[in-house]
Amino acid sequence: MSKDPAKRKGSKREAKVMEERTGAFAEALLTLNRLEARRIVAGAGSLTPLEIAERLIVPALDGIGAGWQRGDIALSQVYMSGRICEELMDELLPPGDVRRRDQPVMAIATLEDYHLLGKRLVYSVLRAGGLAVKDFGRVTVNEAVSRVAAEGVRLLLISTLMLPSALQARELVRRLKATGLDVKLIVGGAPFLLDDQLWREVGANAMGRSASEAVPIVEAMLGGQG
Ligand code: B12
Repeated sequence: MSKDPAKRKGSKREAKVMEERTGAFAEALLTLNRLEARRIVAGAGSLTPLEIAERLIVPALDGIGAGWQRGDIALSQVYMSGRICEELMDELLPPGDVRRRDQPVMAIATLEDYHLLGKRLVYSVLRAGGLAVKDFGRVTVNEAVSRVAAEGVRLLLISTLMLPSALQARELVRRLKATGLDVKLIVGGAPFLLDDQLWREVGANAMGRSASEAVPIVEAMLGGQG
């Protein structure tokens, strides 16, 4: 925290504005008010698109998920909130130009999980960072192993939001090793945030806490490889 009282006051004010904005955004999602949701995103123009995704959209969806768990919010509202956020992310984060072409083959997927927004965000950030990434969409362990083998993937990013899906990563690692494929695995998503040792337990090579961490982790892993 800053020692300068003026700066401290400024960042407190900024945090309060962000909190109010997130509350209003969540309300717009829950009432299916697309126009209002879009207006709030447009009003956050001083933030970068990635900051809007991570500081507005992700916390609003987190709050909605907690509300659903308490029984205050219907699953249909969670579903529609996810759909609206998907549309907004498509507008905010277009795929971007791939500049780096000499890298090992890289792919991203959600594993046995229908929560696709985290993958969408990480995919856009990697592409915006100039990295070519194949989007495998939603895969089972079998599909992941076949596609990794068939397409020569050397670095696989996996996103899961459900604990049972996260645990499937262990089976994925076992199967990849058994087939002798030389592929590194980076995992991310809520279960790995809740238990910061889980990525090691499932045998992944690294874990990312947010989409913004994806590029540095990948760059470090690619280091010298291509
Ligand atoms: C939206 C949502 C849905 C939508 C998904 C829509 C879609 N197209 O994605 C729908 C309605 C379909 C849905 C369904 C269900 N959901 Co739901 N859902 C959510 C909610 C509210 C938000 C998730 C989200 O999109 N967040 C925004 C994204 C951008 O955040 P994120 O994925 O976490 O990604 C960030 C980081 O984790 C990181 N990251 C993620 N992946 C990766 C990967 C890498 C490599 C890296 C580096 C980083 C990274 O980067 C992102 C930020 O920059 C969460 C609540 C929550 N707290 O997460 C519940 C939640 C995930 N759902 C839950 C449940 C239980 C379900 C259902 C089983 C409900 C039901 N009874 O049917 C189904 C199951 C679907 C299935 N079989 O997979 C639980 C999971 C509990 C658990 N841990 O096991 C949660 C946590 C709600 C809760 N509090 O109980 N859900």
